[in-house]
Amino acid sequence: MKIRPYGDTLSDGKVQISFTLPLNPDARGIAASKTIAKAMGMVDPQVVDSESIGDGYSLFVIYGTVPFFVDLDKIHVEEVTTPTHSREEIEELIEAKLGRDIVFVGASTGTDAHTVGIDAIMNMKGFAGHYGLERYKHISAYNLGSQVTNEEFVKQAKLLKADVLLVSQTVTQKDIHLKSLTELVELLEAENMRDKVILIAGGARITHELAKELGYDAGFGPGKFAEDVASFAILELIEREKGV
Ligand code: B12
Repeated sequence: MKIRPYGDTLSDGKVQISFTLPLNPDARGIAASKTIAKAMGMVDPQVVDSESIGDGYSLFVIYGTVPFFVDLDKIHVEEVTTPTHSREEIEELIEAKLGRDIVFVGASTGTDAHTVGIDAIMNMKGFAGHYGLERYKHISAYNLGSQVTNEEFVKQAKLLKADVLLVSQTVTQKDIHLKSLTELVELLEAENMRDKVILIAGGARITHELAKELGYDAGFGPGKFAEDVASFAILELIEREKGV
């Protein structure tokens, strides 16, 4: 099946984009923004708004048409395929199959100061009606907070004897998340810990596909909650311990 964006009528190809330029919103600025939109492949771009955001800087909003369709049959997405169990089911699985408390250690690492995502997964009260890991029987959840260096994170993981590591990355400017996430994998490998833990990344721009590429076991983005993460981690632990 082939699709493309629409605005007025289905499949008309209409899109709206916005960007800022170091120009005033005058005739030259408008012409420059149209040229950029055309170079991006937009057909018949119209500048529908241009606003000054400071002396010599403007925001341009452009409405136009994209001339191509996307073939959905050619799009393949790697997703976490383990089922999501309820908190009670996860607690029973731990009791029946693992027979010990499982330690989750989480943090927002590197320079990242965003805590709401990792708190949503770990804190007792949870997020959007989904309790966090601190609420789960047989899970010891340690949330180390934000701006935790990778070195400190690994040190604490070792001290707390972590089974599962949860890493949150929100800021992706200049690919800083890639650097931080990769550095953590390298540190864990250097400490001989990588294959002894389940390593999970999360954040608004994190996909399972990206996490796997970077050497993580799984990645979770928006719309995912503690039970998704706990289900993946506990089922993976059960699988690994079977093979021991
Ligand atoms: C609140 C906020 C802040 C607060 C953070 C306070 C705090 N204690 O967390 C403050 C003011 C500190 C802040 C600062 C900055 N911010 Co800010 N911030 C936001 C904001 C408004 C909301 C983020 C949020 O809380 N979302 C809610 C949570 C629940 O969603 P979530 O993180 O996606 O989490 C879910 C999933 O992703 C997943 N998840 C998340 N982490 C993990 C981890 C694991 C292991 C798992 C399994 C799942 C998981 O589960 C959660 C629940 O479903 C967003 C804009 C927006 N509306 O999203 C910008 C935003 C994230 N910030 C942004 C920026 C640029 C910054 C600054 C760099 C701004 C600046 N120039 O100073 C600084 C960075 C500071 C730093 N060193 O990190 C950009 C990031 C752009 C990018 N992709 O790089 C955004 C998108 C705003 C924007 N549109 O530009 N910010």
